[in-house]
Amino acid sequence: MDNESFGPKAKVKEDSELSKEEKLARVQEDYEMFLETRTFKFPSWLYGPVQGKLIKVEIEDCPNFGDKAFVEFDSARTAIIVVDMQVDFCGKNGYVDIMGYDLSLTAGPIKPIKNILDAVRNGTDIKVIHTREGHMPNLADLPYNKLLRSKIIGKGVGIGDKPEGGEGQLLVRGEKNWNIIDDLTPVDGEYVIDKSAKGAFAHSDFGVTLKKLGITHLIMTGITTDVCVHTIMREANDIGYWCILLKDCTGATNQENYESAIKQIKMQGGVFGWVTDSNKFTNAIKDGFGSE
Ligand code: C5J
Repeated sequence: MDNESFGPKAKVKEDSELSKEEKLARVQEDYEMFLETRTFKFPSWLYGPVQGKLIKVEIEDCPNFGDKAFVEFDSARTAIIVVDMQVDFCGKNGYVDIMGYDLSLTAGPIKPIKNILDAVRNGTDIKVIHTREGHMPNLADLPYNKLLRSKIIGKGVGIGDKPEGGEGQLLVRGEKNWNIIDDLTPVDGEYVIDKSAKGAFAHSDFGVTLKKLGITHLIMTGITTDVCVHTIMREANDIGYWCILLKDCTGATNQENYESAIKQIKMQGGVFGWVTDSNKFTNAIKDGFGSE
């Protein structure tokens, strides 16, 4: 992994650089450590020494429902991912509103996300990466299947159309409704990634940004839980990132889908990562950085 430019300087090994014998020996050690401590220790043997603060957060229902465990991460190698907190997904006359869904579900996570951003912006070295879903004004990057379905569910008002009373064309880059909502506007030093898909690794700078920053752990927030948040988390997990979802910092267009999306993550001992909440996360940050 090339992290010379602006990430931590220690060498990060790729999984493919490890021999089978080394992997199996390391996993035996980390397994025994987990049994003793219920903690997924930060693997310094893999990523190099901790560069920021070592933070330890409690996670829920791991490895089985009803169990409690902990995850350690290096603040300098961790990014909060704020997925698609745009007017189009949680504001009046945006894409989700026009489809007829209950906006209180997708707007619900705004306050908890604001709280965790306040906590990390207050003197930590945790990175913040916002994503925005949207299409080029000429719709060249809009797959026709997505366009047609949006037209049907929006009863004639789909992606690229301006709804009555709306601020601009739905899900089109540069339109007011495509902007991140005012409460969560990115601040200097944060990253904003534009993506045309539900996932973030294809057709965007997301993957290269994580690599350049030397990120190993992702704190997942944003909307919607069952679509873009899940897709990005699944993609990231497959590549080897350790993902932790803050369950009150996310919402879906339907409550059952939200609950099911959370449960799906917890299956198989954490099939795409882990789940915790904003309080546990901010307390962990305060403990790690020793603030008031
Ligand atoms: C959707 C998203 N739901 N950000 N996008 O279409 O989850």
